[in-house]
Amino acid sequence: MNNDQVADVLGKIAVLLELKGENPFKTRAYSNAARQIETLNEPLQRIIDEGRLDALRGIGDALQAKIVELISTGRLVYFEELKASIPPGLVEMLDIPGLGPKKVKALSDQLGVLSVEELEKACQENRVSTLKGFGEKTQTNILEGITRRRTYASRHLLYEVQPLAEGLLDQLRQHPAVVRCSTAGSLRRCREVVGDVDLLASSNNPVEVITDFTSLPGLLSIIAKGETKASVLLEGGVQCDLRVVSDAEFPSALMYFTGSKEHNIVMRQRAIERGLRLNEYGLFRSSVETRDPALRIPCPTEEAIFQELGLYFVPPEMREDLGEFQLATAGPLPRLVEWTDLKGSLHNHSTWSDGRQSPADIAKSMIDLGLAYWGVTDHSKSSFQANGLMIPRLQAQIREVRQINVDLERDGIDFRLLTGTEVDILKDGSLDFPDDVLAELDVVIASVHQGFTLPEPEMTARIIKAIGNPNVHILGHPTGRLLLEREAYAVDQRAVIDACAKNGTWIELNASPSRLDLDWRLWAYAKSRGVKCVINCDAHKLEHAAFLRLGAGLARKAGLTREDIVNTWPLDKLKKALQEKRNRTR
Ligand code: DGT
Ligand code: CA
Ligand code: CA
Ligand code: ZN
Repeated sequence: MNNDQVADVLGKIAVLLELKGENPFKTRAYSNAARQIETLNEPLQRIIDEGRLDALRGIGDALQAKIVELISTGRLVYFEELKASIPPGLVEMLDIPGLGPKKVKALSDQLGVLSVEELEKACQENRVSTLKGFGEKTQTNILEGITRRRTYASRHLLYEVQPLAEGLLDQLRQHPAVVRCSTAGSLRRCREVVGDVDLLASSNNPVEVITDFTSLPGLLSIIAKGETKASVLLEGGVQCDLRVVSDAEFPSALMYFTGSKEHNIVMRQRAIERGLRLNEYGLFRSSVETRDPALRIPCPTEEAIFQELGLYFVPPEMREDLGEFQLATAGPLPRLVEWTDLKGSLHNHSTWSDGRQSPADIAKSMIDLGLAYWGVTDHSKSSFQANGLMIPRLQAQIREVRQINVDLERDGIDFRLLTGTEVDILKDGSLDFPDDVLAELDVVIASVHQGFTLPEPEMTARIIKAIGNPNVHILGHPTGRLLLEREAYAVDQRAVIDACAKNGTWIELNASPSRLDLDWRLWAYAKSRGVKCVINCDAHKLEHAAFLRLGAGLARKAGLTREDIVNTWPLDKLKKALQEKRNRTR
């Protein structure tokens, strides 16, 4: 530990002691020691080695021993025990502007408030303003502080921020002083969850661009505003950072602010190996850090920078330092799937279970979108909370869907619904419908909808058993995760992928914004085992067809091509493959 770190720990001890209402002299001894150490101009380590610690003013024996412990072990048992003795919620409350240890102690002593959530409730119920030393104004400030803290700390689903980013980008594109603009950061890399929206623009007049950007209607607040960058708060508490650079800097700045950090590190290293320097200002002929325009290698695009560094272009989605460099040194990267390659979604719901539209209305709508097919795969009977179908209702639904297809054929329309089910995988791995019922259907998806808490070996065995049923075409949302809401259940995903490989079962990339499951990180393995992907909307209403685009984005991130994804196939090829799966011998 260095001096600053030691001072930090001692300062924290002072705060915790005050929070506990300890003797003020003791508290002050720690905060004084912290301040004194902060201003030392030599390392504590040396002072200790030379036996001069007791010469420091006002630091008694007990404190000296603690400093030695921190310097020599990097830890302090006393501090850890102290921390453990205080409810973590109280420490969290200290983060709220205007709340020091004394006030937090008063709140916990007098109102029994032990967490930020309880404090918020107390403010809303007007119980804080009546406390001595608080008042109406303090209560309002605390509430605002809690809200702000939550919005800053929060992360957001990609799908929720994409339209916000698109809207702002449109504004920038139309701005007369903007030459080029783009999203950057995790949004451009198509991460399933993002911290903020990063935007980049090039201009000869950054001040004007920043001024107009921060004057846009609909901003909740302006967090920071400078001459070349601004941070604002958008609807829903999403933070957006805009940076404005010269057009010559745009490609390198775009690369830098797209990241990821890990990818950038490798890129910079490659530059250094070639006697060059890469940073946000450009690629330079230099062996030291520089932003001298005279040394800049002209690179009008990101492609040019990759080329100078001996690499083929890496699409932004794949810049995670997870294998892309190996690909980009070997040859051009394969053409990744585009959402317009997708011809329909195989896993969707209708009014027969928990969807909003009837199969006929769904067909009409998907024809308008130019799709070629759409699976109607409602829930099975065990999903009673989702109005799952009993066998007679399933059979009635099959007749309805087939009639719609007959009508479509008669009218010469090139679109078909597929009959199907999203059948529950029961606890023991058997399926919620018998084989002869499943065999009737065009497409069968098997998913786990209950019993999420099974231990990993049981859960894995259960899913593998379902995969082995020749009537099952697709494993649905393989981990059950709900982003920012519910963790994946415990399952050995590689074993599941291996089982799919063995049985010729496809795996879903469920494109519902909070699922995006199977996770993009696992597709390279699935692909290496020859397992095909299906990008499914899991649509419960018409608008959910838009998830195809999101799903394609994540498939691109996973490095998948059109050939890896079965719902890029035309209907004939798809139907044939669905049939063949049934004919496989076990
Ligand atoms: P997020 O916002 O948490 O979802 O993730 P990012 O990746 O968008 O991170 P952000 O917004 O902090 O920064 C955007 C990009 O800027 C990041 O992907 C890489 C680049 N960047 C930011 N800070 C650093 C840094 O300290 N070193 C390097 N090499 N790159 C950085
Ligand atoms: Ca970001
Ligand atoms: Ca950012
Ligand atoms: Zn489901």
